[in-house]
Amino acid sequence: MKFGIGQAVTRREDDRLLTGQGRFVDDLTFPGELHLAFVRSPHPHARIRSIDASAAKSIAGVAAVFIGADLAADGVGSFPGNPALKNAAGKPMSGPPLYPLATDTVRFVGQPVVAIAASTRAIAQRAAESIVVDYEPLDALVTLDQALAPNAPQLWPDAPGNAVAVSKWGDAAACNAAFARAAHVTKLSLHNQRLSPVTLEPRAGAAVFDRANGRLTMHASSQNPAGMQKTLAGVLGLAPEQVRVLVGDVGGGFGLKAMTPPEDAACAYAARKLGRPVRWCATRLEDFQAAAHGRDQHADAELALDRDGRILALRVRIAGNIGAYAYGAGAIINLAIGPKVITGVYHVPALDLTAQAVLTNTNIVSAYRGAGRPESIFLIERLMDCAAAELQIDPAELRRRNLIRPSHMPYKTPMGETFDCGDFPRILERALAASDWSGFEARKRESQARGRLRGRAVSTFLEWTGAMLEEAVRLVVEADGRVRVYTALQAMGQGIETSLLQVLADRLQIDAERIEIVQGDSDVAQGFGSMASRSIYIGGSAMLTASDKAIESGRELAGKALEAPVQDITYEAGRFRVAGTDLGIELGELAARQPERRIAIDTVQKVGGPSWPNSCHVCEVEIDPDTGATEVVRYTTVDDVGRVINPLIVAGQVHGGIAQAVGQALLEQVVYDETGQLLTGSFMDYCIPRADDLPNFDTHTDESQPCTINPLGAKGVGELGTVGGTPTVINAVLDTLRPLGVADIAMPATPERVWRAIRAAK
Ligand code: SMO
Repeated sequence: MKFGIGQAVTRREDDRLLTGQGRFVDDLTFPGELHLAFVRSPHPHARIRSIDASAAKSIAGVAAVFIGADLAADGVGSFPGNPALKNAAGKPMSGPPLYPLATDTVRFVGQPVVAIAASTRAIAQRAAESIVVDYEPLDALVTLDQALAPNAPQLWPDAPGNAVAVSKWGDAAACNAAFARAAHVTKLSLHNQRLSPVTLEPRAGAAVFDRANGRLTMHASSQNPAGMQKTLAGVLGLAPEQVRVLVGDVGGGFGLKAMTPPEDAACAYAARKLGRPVRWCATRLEDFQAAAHGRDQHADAELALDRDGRILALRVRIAGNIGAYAYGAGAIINLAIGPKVITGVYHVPALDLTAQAVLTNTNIVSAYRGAGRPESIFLIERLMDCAAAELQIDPAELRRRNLIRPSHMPYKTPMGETFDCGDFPRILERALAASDWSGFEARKRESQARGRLRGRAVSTFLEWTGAMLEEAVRLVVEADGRVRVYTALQAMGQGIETSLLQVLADRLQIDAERIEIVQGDSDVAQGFGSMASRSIYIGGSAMLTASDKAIESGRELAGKALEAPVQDITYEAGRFRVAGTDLGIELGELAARQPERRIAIDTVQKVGGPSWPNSCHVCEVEIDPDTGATEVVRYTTVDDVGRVINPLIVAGQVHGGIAQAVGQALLEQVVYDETGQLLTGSFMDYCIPRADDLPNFDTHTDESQPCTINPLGAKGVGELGTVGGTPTVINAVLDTLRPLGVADIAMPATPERVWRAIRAAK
């Protein structure tokens, strides 16, 4: 089978994408279209006194100027929050209502306030610059420290102490008792800095409203077309059937494009109001300001261990800065998703965890590759290395002593999560061998001979995948023998089309050229989209089940067509056959004989729970003590992603994940100054990794533990590299610097920070 499960085939979508034939939102044009530009808040927190748009309205080519009050007058509502979370008083989480355009108050720099529709982008932009907004500045809270200070102004009535939501887990009494008898306690205060997802294609949208039938079509750059359909309908006061979301190619999602941007809703509103196509596309500055940020979490953590380095208990206090609105996944990331993996791959007998989601006057925080798991794994892996150094136990050995064993599977964590399978000790030993862990001293001497310091680290970890435990798929065998499969999963550059095709081609035993995956259209497929590494393990399983059902139902139809009992019908390579005879019928021929001239199979694939991709990373770094520059020189992983559908795509996903992890560890940070102004508004200020910041990665997969809770056996891979890469790089930096007396370093560990840490330790 070529193009089957497990084959290292190149991505079918790449020919098109690499030869400039991709179709992104901003490539579309519509007759009579208008371009939307936004006036954005220059203040982190202010009341809007008045807006003077008279000059803008008189500019030739300006079709309309909209402010928040216009949208409110037309019944446009606010974006949904998440009432499942609770505040400290036990009330459902609520925060300031977020509207497509601010109404009376702005709450972060870059928030959209006015939208201008004009015949060209340049005219819309010029008109935006002529608009005068009179603001009354209010006290702004920028950092977690400011928002959590005892006398801080309260940003929202139902957010006591500025916490919109609070959660607690574990058993505090058992944890206290374990700490009381501990031989050793390791304490760390950690900050996961704020990041920008930085998609190559910025956020963009184009809306077309058909007055004849009252339907809105939104062309979007989205990971979740069916989700966007419902959000837009809710905000605009339309029925979901009145909204169609169409997605073409998506130039990177990284979690950001799982949400519906307020600007898209403003765009859709303008198209409906004006009865003309309206489009917008963010500039890079607009995305740095207002495309939801990721991370920004503070944690105080304590790990109790016995004399032999066995973990007794973990105590954690988390505060997540979720920005100005409780929209997006910020609160869920800190209070629900991250905590699922807070104890990592270790047996932790007692846990005491408290997490709160905190409002500030900064851009909204939402999903960014990993969404909570990177923060939690950073915490536990930093604690493990710190404990190893303090107890003078080899960091690999300390992990070995604490890993959950395969014989303990299924294993229930103190968070109440169940790991279905995993052989963490095997993954660790394989990675140590592949990375030549025992040959490190020779490499270190060689580095020293060149005036470089060398250090290393190992991380063992896992991630959770499982947002929405089902996905629907429609498989249609056409009369010409082609197979069309309709799905709400969404390609965003990760190669999901090829991976899904491999599952289908494998099960249907037909040439992948005969199969087409139809995605990006909320009219033809409903589901939960691509996020949280869920696409292959749930959606891929749906493809497998749909294929099997198509063959099953085809056997019955073939039995009728060939006048043979169904148990005599066999299927092979696109052909049904009566066993032991020459009698047979092709898939397409069989479809042509049906009343609708096709065979359609609808499947809702449910999976038995979340899955737990896991991995071991080993990283070696070299530091130049004169400049503080860190170079990642060796990087090895062994990844258990369950059954591998395409080894090339798995490797590519791990590579990209590590690149973003190195970005967080060494390079990237969104910076607001103390007044709440954004200082990182361009690539001159916000440093993303480039190929020459990275070594060749040596990645391996381990398929010894296929996932048990879905028929495909896959676990997911999209976020795995990001989840464990950041602590591995930082622990390697600290391993390098610890002999000089440096015990901790803030992220990103820039050359300046490393150089200062070395100087301060002297
Ligand atoms: S950032 Mo992910 O879609 O959990």
